[in-house]
Amino acid sequence: KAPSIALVGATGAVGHTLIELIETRRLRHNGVRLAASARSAGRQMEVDGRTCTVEDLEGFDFSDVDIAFFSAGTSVSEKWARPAAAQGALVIDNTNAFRMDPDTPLVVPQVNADVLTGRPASGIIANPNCSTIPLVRLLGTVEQRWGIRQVVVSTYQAASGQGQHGIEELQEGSELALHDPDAELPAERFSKPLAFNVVPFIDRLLDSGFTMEEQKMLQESRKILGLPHLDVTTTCVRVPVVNSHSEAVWVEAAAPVDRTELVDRLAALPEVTVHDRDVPGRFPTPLTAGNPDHVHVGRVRVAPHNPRGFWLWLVADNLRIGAALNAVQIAETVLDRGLL
Ligand code: A2P
Ligand code: 11C
Repeated sequence: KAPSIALVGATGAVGHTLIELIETRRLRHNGVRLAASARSAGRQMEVDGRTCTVEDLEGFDFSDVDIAFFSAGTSVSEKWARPAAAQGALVIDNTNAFRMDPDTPLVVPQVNADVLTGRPASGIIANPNCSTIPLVRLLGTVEQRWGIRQVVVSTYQAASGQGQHGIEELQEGSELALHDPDAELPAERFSKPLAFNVVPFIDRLLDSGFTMEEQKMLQESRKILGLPHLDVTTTCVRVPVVNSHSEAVWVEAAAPVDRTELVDRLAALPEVTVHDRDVPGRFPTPLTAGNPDHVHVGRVRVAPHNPRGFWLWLVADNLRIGAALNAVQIAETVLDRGLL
């Protein structure tokens, strides 16, 4: 039977992307209900050609919901995801609230769909962070063929990682700065002004000196790849890009890597496009990558002085690959396998 669906955070950037993907991927469903804060209750939105009224999450009844997508932030999930699961919904959670919970699988379907064998003990399936997903989509094949000693990543993360308000803050700051180079720019979402700037700080600071975003990339990669000792170290940086995260990735493998074989292996992965497979030096950028449902790779280069090490550049749409598309692909996997 087709599931009834609820979208919590329907009015946000990920919520809008979920609606678009439910429509274009023709996700089987028996109705979609929308929830957000009291601010949006009563607002009307189109889903699959039908007008839906946004409901206040406070008091929302999940007992008739089969799948509930949560993308309203960690604190909202912490408060409402377990009650929704207790009412019977399978929660697909887009936040950091349950990713490291042992009773909650953390799933990138192209990598570890096999951990989905039934309803999880928590009733929740966690969607990883938007910078982790494209990275682990590439690392599995490297580990299988050569073994991984260390991964060093610098991210270049877009404003949309902070939702619709993040996009608006970048746009407003850019306009202000263009009109008046001395203007005081907004700095609410990114801790510093983002327009015409780069900010090496995402999420909060931990005692280790790393940020939470950097810790997420380590812990989530280990859990998804099933490699509890994987050595991943990152610097996460916000850049004045509206949408799509990029990453410069250095991998030190356990054995020498042949570039042609590496490129062939990456290009053979599902929904991955390698831009410099045949024409060396080609690379994707957030504005020019192409298919937003692919992980885009370029500048693949083995270090001449250390043939066990290679760099690559990746670009992935953080609202789709890094959030809504991964969540919908989790739902598709659950439905295909009859796991509801
Ligand atoms: P609302 O539009 O009513 O504020 P974004 O990531 O683009 O900022 O979107 C955040 C989403 O999470 C929006 O849909 C927002 O709804 C929703 N949201 C934020 N806080 C709450 C809350 N306390 N309860 C329910 N939904 C919330
Ligand atoms: C960003 N990665 O780019 C964050 C957004 O843990 O799901 C997603 C936060 C998360 O700001």
